Amino acid sequence: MKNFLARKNAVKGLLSLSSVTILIGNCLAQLPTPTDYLSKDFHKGRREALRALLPSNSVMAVFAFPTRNFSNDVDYKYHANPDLYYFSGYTEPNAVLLIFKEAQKDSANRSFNELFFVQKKDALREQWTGKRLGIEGVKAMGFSHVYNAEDFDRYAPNLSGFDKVIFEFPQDVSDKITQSDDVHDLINSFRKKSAMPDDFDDEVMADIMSISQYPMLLGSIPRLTQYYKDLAEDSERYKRNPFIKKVIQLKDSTEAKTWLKEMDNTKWDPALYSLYTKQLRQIKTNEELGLMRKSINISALAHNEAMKAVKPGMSELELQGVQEFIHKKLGAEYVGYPSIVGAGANGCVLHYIENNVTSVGNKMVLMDVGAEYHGYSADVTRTFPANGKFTAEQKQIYDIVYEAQEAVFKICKEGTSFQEIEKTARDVVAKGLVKLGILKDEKESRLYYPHGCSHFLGLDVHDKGIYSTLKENMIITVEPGIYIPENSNCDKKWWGIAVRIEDDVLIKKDSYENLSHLAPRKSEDVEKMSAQKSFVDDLKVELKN
Ligand SMILES: [Mn+2]
Repeated sequence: MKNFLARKNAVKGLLSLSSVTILIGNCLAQLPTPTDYLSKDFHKGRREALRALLPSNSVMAVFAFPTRNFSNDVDYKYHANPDLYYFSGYTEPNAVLLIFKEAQKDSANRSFNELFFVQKKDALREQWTGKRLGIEGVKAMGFSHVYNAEDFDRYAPNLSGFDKVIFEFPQDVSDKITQSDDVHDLINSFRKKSAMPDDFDDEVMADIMSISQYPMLLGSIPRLTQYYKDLAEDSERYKRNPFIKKVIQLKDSTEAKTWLKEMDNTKWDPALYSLYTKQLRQIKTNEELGLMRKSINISALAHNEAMKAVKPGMSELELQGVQEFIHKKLGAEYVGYPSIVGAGANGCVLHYIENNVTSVGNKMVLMDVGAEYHGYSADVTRTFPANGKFTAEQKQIYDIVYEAQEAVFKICKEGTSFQEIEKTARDVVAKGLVKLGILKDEKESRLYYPHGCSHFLGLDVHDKGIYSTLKENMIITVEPGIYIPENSNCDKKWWGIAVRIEDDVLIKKDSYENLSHLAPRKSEDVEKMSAQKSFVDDLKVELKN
C-alpha cells in the first residue's frame, strides 16, 4: 500500500468530502467488535482519584504518545500512552489532556476542570487510517471541554500562574513536518504556556526530582554524589544541569535537605507525574482486574498450545507463531512485549527476541510470551523440553526454579516487601545451585540468576508502581530463573540449560491468587501437556523452491 497521504496537499482536492464520507460509511458496516472495553465511569473515576492527589492550584498534563516510523512512509501500529488511556480511554495520537485540581472558568463563565485537545476529524485521512473520534466522539466519552489539538496553542489557557505544572513528555518525539498538531508541537506550546525555561531538561529533572521518593538513596550522601558524578561524566545533559551541579557538591544531609527543598519548590514537576501515576496504576480496580484476567488466561492457554505443538524439528519462529495465533484467536490485539522464544542456551539471553533458530532439536525451549488485551499485558514464561521429556539435569535445574517460585508464593500477601520476595527467591536458587555443585558459594548466585524476581504488571509489562510493600489488588510477576551459558565454570553437563518459570500473581489481604495457573508449572504436568495432540500436528504448508 502506497500511502499518498504523505503528499496530502497535492491530492486533497481530488476527492470531494461528501463522496469520502459515503465511502467510509459503507466501510464501517455494523460488523461485531469487542464490547468489553473499560467504561466511561472507570476513566472518570481515575481522573477523580488523580485530582484528589493533586496539590492545590495545580494542573497535570497527559500527552498522547507520538506515532513512530517503521520505514519510508509506513508507521508502526500506533500504541497509545497507557497513562492517557487510563485517564480517558482515548487511544489516538496528537492529543493532550489537562486535568486541573480546582474548577476553572471559561470565557462564557462555564466551569470546567478538564480540557482535552484531540486529533481532529479528517475524512480523507480517515479513509486511509481509520475512524477518528474527533471533538464530538470525545465529548461522548464524558468530557465537556474538547477542542482540536491544532487549537491548543491558541485556546489553551496560560498555565504559568499555577503553583505546580505536573507533566511528563513522551519519549522518542519528533516533529512531523506536515502536521501542526503532533506531540512535538503540543509540547512546544505547553512549554511556552507554562513559562518553562528553555533549558529545563524534563528527563534529567524527572530523575533528580524523584530522589525524595527513594529515601534509601539519601541514606548515604557520598554514594548519592558519586552516582551523579558518574552520570555527569557520561552525559552532557546531566553535566550542565544546575541541580546536578549542586548534588555532586553536597557535603552532608543538612545541605541535602536544602537542595531537596529547592527542587520541591520547582513549578514544573515531572517527578510528581511519575509518583501519582505509580500510586494509582499499581492498585487494580475490578474493571482492570477483569481485563487482566483475560490477557493472562489467553497467555496461559497459548503457552499450553505451544507445549502441545513443540517438536525437535520446529523453529523458534514457528513456536512464536503458534502462541501468537492463540492470542489473536482469543482477541488479544498485541503482545505485551516482543516475544522471547529461546532454545537451549538462547534461553540464557534474558531478552532474546531474534527467535531465528530453524530447528530447536532436543533442547529445552524457554518461552516468555504475554498477550496484551485492551491495553493490559500478561507476562508468562514456561520452559519445556522440545522432545517432551526433561533430562535428569534439566529436571534438577527446573525443580530448583519451581521451588523458588513456591517459596515466594507462600509470602505473597499484603505487607510483604519486595526485598523479602527477592531474598526468598534468591536463597532457594543459591542453595540449590550449591547443592548441585554448580556454585561453591551462595553469594555468587547472580552468576546464574542475574535478574530480579518480581515486577508490577498492568498497562505496561513492567508496570508503574512503588517498590516497597505489597498491597491488596496489586498484580506482580514471580519469575525466578537459572541460566547456565556454555563454557561456564561448572560441570559441562549443565551447560546450555536455561529455565525461567514466570507467573502473574494477584495480591490479596492474607493470600494470593495465581492468575496464570491455567498453564502447568510442575515438570510432570508440563510433560503431560506436551504429550497432548496439537492443532498444528496435521498442518501441511510447505514452501517449494
Ligand atoms: Mn517479567
